[in-house]
Amino acid sequence: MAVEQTLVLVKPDGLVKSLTGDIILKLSSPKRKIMGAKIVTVTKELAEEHYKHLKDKPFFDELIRYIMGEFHTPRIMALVYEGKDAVKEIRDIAGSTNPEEAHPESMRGKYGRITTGGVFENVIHASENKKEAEREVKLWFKPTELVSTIYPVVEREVKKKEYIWKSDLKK
Ligand code: IDP
Ligand code: MG
Repeated sequence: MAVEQTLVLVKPDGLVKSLTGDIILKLSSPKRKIMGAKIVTVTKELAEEHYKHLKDKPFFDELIRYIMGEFHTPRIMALVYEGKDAVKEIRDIAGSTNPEEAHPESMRGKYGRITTGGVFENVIHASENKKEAEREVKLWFKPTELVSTIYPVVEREVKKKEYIWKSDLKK
C-alpha cells in the first residue's frame, strides 16, 4: 500500500480544552510522521472551502462559526501526517462524526459534545478518504510548508511583498 498524507485539525474547542498534547500523543506511532504543523486563524473563505460539501446543511453557518473559533478561540492547529494507511487509521482514532455515537476511547467519543445549539463540537478533524485527504492537504498547506510532499510540485517565480523584522532592514 502506498504512503498517504492526511490532514488533521485540532479544532478551536480542542485548543481551548488543552487537548493538543493528548491528540498528538494518541496519533503518535512509528508507522507515521508529522510532515507539517502550524497554528492558523481560519478565514471565512478557508472555512467555507474546507466544508463546501456541507453548504446545504442546516448547520452549515454554525459550523463555519465554530471552525473559525467564534465559540472558543480563533485558532486551530493543522497537521499533516504521513504513513501507510494513515487516512483510515487516523480517521478511526478520531472517531465517528457524532460524538454521542463515537467510540468512548476515540478522540471524539472521549472529548466531543453536542451543544444545546446542535453543533457537533468534536475537537478534531481527520480527512475522510484519500481523495479528500489530497484536497485538504493542498488546501491547508503550501508545498514549502511540508517537510516532504507526495504530490508533484512545480516551481514558479513570483514577485511579492513580505513582512520582515524591522531590525533586519538594511539601510
Ligand atoms: P467529519 O468531520 O466526520 O468528516 P462531516 O460530515 O464532514 O464529518 O461534517 C463536518 C463537521 O460538521 C463535523 O465534524 C461536525 O463538526 C459538523 N457536523 C456534521 N454533521 C453534523 C450534524 O448533523 N449536526 C451538527 N454538526 C454536524
Ligand atoms: Mg468530512
